[in-house]
Amino acid sequence: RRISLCAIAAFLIGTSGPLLAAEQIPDPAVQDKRSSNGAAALYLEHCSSCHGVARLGGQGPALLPESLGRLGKKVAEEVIAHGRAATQMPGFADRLSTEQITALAELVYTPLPSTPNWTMADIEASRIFNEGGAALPHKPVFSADPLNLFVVVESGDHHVTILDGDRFEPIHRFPSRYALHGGPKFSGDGRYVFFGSRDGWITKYDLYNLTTVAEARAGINLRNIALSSDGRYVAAANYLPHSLVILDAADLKPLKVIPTTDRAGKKSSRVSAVYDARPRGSFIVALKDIPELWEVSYRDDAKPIYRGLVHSYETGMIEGVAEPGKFGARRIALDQPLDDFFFDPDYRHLLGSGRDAGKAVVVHLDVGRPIATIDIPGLPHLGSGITWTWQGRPVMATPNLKEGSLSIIDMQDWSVIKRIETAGPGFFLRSHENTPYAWADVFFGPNKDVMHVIDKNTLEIVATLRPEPGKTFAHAEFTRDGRFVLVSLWEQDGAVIVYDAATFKEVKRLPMVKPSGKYNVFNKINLSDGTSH
Ligand code: DHE
Repeated sequence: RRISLCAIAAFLIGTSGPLLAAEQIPDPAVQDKRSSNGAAALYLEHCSSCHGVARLGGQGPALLPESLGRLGKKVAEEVIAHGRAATQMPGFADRLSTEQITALAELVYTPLPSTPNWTMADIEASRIFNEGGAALPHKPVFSADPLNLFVVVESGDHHVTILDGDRFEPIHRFPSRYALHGGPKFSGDGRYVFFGSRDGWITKYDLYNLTTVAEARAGINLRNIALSSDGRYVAAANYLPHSLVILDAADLKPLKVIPTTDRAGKKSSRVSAVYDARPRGSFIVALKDIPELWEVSYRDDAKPIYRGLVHSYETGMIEGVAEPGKFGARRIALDQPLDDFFFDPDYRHLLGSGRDAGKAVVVHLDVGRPIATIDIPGLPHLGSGITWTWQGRPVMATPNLKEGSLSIIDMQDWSVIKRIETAGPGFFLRSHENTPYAWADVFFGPNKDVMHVIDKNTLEIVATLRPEPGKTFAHAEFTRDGRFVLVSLWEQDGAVIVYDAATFKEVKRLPMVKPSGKYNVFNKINLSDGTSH
């Protein structure tokens, strides 16, 4: 009997949905002549029916290095041998030899020989839309405050929990797509939340009615999504293929696929991330492989405007300088690619850091060029930056992915006010308008089990919490009133721990499966200074 390496299907919403158009793509990997150890044939026999002939995913997730990167080959071998709990992925140890399992793990970590394509037609073919969704009542089916809900991503078994932020009780738990990443994005009224998965799926979920209303696969490997502040468009940032995709936020119909190539059209780039710039009516796009950042307007009145002819150094040609119009890319030239961003509150300035970092670059978005650099050793994680007012001045704070420090930066003259030493490199940082404290995790190294509490006035660490020695403790988020903080015990048998934000005492512990991010509806839709958006 032929048994397939069946998909991780527990994450699927309802049924498996239509067969992906990826299946029509001639398979480069499986035909790969480098696979002389029989892995290609094994893959075809055991894996392809769920993970796609071309490894681009189907009922199960894509099996590409870009999708599996952080899993690691050893764990991949474990999963192939013994399956994955709480999913439909069975173990194969009883029918494949250790060598065959190793060969399969090698194969799924082999890059495809060429970048796969994913067209408007593919996106449209993947789309699942609940026609009845529009008729659902504009009223929550639960009694909890809809603006004080938390959306908690449980990455351990690919689920999402909707949590009542007053009683700290789960209202609903449902399977998500495989490996959600980046912050979910909320509609202005807090009714809908949009998720992006590393496998390219976008899910639109109705929080009032606790149901999925639309899904579409915008790419093969996706980084994050942004929702336009007018609520009309979703933008998806793809690593595979190299594209930015614009979709209709109502039903996730694809509107435009924008290939991300440089001005000369010669080199293409992965998209690191896309962000909504509310006051500008545009998406800001970070490109990983070319020294440009893009601004893509979604305003209806954005018309192409030619400002005369200038010489283009890239192409050597004379060309018009254009305001590119709606969904066109305004290119800002940089010295090096920047892939991690932070914006000041009016979205006039952007702070960006690149791979080699050691510094952050300040880009003036109106002028369209870098205007300053800030020396920050290590690798500042600007995406987790937060702001507050310190001694009458607006400041931002950023954790550092490579060293145990937080940098506090004056946003008027871009000087570094203070470097706060921490117990190790951190990932996330959170605060709230109603608290004098910021909560900064240590994510890497021997002290990954601690969370520092920092006084936003004295810029000193005032408490260090370590609830479970040895267990990763990270990612804080406040309730809408700022009185309580929820933090992840980031383990398979983990929990969300609720703290009193003033006394730092544990109030409640909710068991969860490797909870990663948690997002408060009110703080998100009001663009709280203390959280990411
Ligand atoms: Fe993330 C947000 C990039 C690895 C968990 N991460 C983001 C965002 C970016 C980003 C650009 C902001 C998107 C947004 O909110 O719309 N992340 C990267 C990387 O480049 C990096 C270092 C490498 C990679 O593999 O992509 C990376 N990220 C991770 C992880 O390993 C984490 C810890 C576990 C995971 O789930 O993959 C992780 N990233 C998160 C989370 C957020 C996030 C939970 C949302 C933070 C928030 O509170 O808004």
